[in-house]
Amino acid sequence: DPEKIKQELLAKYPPKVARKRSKQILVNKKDEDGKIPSIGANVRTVPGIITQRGCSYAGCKGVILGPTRDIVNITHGPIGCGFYSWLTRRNQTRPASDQDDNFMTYCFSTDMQDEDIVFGGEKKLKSAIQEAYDAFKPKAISIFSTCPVGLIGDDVHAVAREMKEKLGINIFGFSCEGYRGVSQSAGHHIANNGIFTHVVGKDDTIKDADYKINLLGEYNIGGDGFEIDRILDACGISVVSTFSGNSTYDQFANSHTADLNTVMCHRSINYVADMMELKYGIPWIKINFIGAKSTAKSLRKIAAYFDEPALIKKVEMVIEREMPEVEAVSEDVKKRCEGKVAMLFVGGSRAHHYQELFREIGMKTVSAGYEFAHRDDYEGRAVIPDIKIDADSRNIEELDIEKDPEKYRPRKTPEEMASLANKGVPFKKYDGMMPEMAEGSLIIDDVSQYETELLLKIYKPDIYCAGIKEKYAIQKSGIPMKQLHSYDSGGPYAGFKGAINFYKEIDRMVNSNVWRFLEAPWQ
Ligand code: ICS
Repeated sequence: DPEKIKQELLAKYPPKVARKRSKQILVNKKDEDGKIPSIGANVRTVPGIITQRGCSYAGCKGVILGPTRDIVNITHGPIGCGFYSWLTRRNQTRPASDQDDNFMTYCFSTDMQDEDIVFGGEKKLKSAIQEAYDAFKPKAISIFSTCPVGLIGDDVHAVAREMKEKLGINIFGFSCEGYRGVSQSAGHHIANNGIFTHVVGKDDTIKDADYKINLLGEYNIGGDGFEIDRILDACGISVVSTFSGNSTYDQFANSHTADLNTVMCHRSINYVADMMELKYGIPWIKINFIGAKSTAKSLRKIAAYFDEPALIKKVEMVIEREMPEVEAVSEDVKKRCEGKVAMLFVGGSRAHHYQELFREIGMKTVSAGYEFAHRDDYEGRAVIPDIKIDADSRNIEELDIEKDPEKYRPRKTPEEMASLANKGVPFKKYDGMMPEMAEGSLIIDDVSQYETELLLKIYKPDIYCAGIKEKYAIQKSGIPMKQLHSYDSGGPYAGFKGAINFYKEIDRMVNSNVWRFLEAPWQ
């Protein structure tokens, strides 16, 4: 009984903590009117609880700007912040040639010391920018603030302006101190606002290509973006920019020339899609390239939007060519995986998207949750107007966006948009995790280490998906653990080839004999 399990999870907490956690732990059950319950999300973690979450700096520097190869990203702070956010996410990139800039293999930091904390770090930052410029002559430099920078009051924006003036390249700073928000989600917002303000719309070159889209919220972890690019390319769809997997500065600057925005991870970027629609007239749809069926469905949505028989035909051809191999592997793997049980506690979108891949090999997700998602990622976009703005979310700047007087260009007439919507092109819409999960499954926001251990004991899942902080504790209890952030050393898992990789990996993990030889703490 999932209600009883919930009570068990709460039993040892002090009453105040239990009350708070009880809003973030829900049994997925529609009420009589068919409405799903509302969940507590995007709120502070109780101090002392071991959370899976990261910080705002991680979300800004690591997640959003980390995958961009030709901006010099300088971490202004102690060396640990820069080091820990350096490629640990396995975001990949592929420069067009050896001559192209690729700074991702470097870790840039001002390496603040005690005396910088006492006397201020602006001088050191200026000289770091100068040094990076002299060594690399990049198109752009960005600066990321860590906690101590905010505490001592270094003005990274003033430094950026001064050095931009002096060096004549684009330089901008982010006030993404770790404590800026309740999780990395705040850092996504700070990063995206900065890119939107300082880079998007700066290059008006119109590319001579058909079916131009942006891919928003795809970060090329384990090469996912390469597989998606392969598929889109085969369909004749051209990607102007990806935010931000395998991306470059110029792609961002030119992204306002695309004719459709497709949103993969809505948690990290949905507001950019909205801002681009308001300012430049680019409509957006939600797509998902995790899962073979979702991939096919997403391609069809894109084709339906452009509404041209040649494209629709080509997309069908690609799906027909790719699916037989996917189906052969999933049928085979299903024989060994059907009925097995998965649990997913990951980030702000993968705990949802990856359920699809498990479904394709007959596995059930009994419990899942995000680390830092907001209510719309759980309940669907329609709840956004009902989300209470608290002091922490008010802290994150909302940009005031207007139509660009020169660059605004509606891609479709209102009539065309209405007719497309009628034909099932779902503009500005996503459903979230809960409507797609089975009744009675347990949804947990910001799960704690303590709760994780109890969940393992109670459900004994066949596989548990989370991150590196949880990995070894889970494996010690005799349960296979798959990292869905970095993919351990695997991937890609997106698209058709990625689905095949994932089926095989899960088959290997859940059917491995090694776990039988481990004694779990409760045995
Ligand atoms: Fe989006 Mo880890 Fe993405 Fe998601 Fe986001 Fe992070 Fe990663 Fe995870 C992410 S942007 S880094 S899909 S690529 S911050 S795996 S919400 S937590 S589920």
